[in-house]
Amino acid sequence: MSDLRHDWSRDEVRALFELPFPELSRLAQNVHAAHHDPTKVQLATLSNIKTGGCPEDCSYCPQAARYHTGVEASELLEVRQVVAQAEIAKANGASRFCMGAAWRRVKDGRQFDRVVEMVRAISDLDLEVCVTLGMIDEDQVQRLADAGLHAYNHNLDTSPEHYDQIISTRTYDDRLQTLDNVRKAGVTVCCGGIVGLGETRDDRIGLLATLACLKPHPESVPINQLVRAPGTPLESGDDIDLFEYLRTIAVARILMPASMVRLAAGRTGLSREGQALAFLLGANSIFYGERLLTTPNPDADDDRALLDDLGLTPLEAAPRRVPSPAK
Ligand code: SAM
Ligand code: DTB
Ligand code: SF4
Repeated sequence: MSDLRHDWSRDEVRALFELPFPELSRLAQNVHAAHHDPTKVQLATLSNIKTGGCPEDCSYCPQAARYHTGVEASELLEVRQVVAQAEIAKANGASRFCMGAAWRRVKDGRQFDRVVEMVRAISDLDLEVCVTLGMIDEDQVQRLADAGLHAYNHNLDTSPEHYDQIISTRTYDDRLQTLDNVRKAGVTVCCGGIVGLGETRDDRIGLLATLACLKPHPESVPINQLVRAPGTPLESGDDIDLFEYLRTIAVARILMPASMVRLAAGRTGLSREGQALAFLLGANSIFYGERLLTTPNPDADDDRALLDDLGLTPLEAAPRRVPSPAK
């Protein structure tokens, strides 16, 4: 649509953050209603297909091997185990199934072959399949695409300036290169960040401006609130103020009108009222199911009750991207 822009300056984004709340919320609601049915919320269920033991040093992450977080490293799950989880997620009303692996990058071989088979099997259930496997090259994404992959999640996490204070084992440019590889293979992009890392508002502006200058915009933008994990460098610190979090959601909605904006990690710390406000301001997707990757998420029953109370209903899965020929 014509109001999609990819040339947002930081000053413009800052001006949105500084709007009086009623003005910001009016803009966000107008944009939301012009591009989406505001009564629909996407339900995405997460599965941790390979837990822990990760060589990266992301200072927020309970799965980084170098921190003593109590998360045990496990082997890659079997295809049948993950398919069973996906069937349950579908029966519970999820339309999207996201599989995460605590890898730095994808390596060709039997483990990756197994992930390709997971994607094929879950796409056959008519769920939107998303994976997040770390850095990946174009040929590898193409294999996943041929198996029916709908989206690849790869977050920028924070502003380019703040990045090296959070992660030292890879660069922002590494992240952007993977996003480019995903695009070239024709897979949709799920890319967002984390708030509550000790970043400034300027960092949140820098993150959102970077996302909004990607062309095309990421189809899906997860806004995670840091889930503080004992043993990580970020285990203690000040949480972000609710209104600043809501402003971040509203600005993301305005900058990327056609994208799905997801209330991702951190919903257990949000009240029902806080979540209702986020939906009013343009959030239209949640992680649904009792667990994120290693940490808790709200009970599915509570989420269904919240949606019911607000008159919101689950969004259906997008039609399958590519046929999934039997092998
Ligand atoms: N290892 C892959 C990678 O980093 O791209 C995929 C899995 S990683 C766990 C996926 C994303 O989860 C990270 O990019 C980060 O944005 C988010 N994440 C990890 N730990 C988190 C935490 N404690 N709180 C909020 N978000 C977190
Ligand atoms: C995303 O943006 N958030 C999800 C998903 N993509 C893979 C992960 C959240 C992880 C929260 C911490 C945990 O449970 O380990
Ligand atoms: Fe590894 Fe991903 Fe966690 Fe970073 S966020 S430590 S890359 S699992």
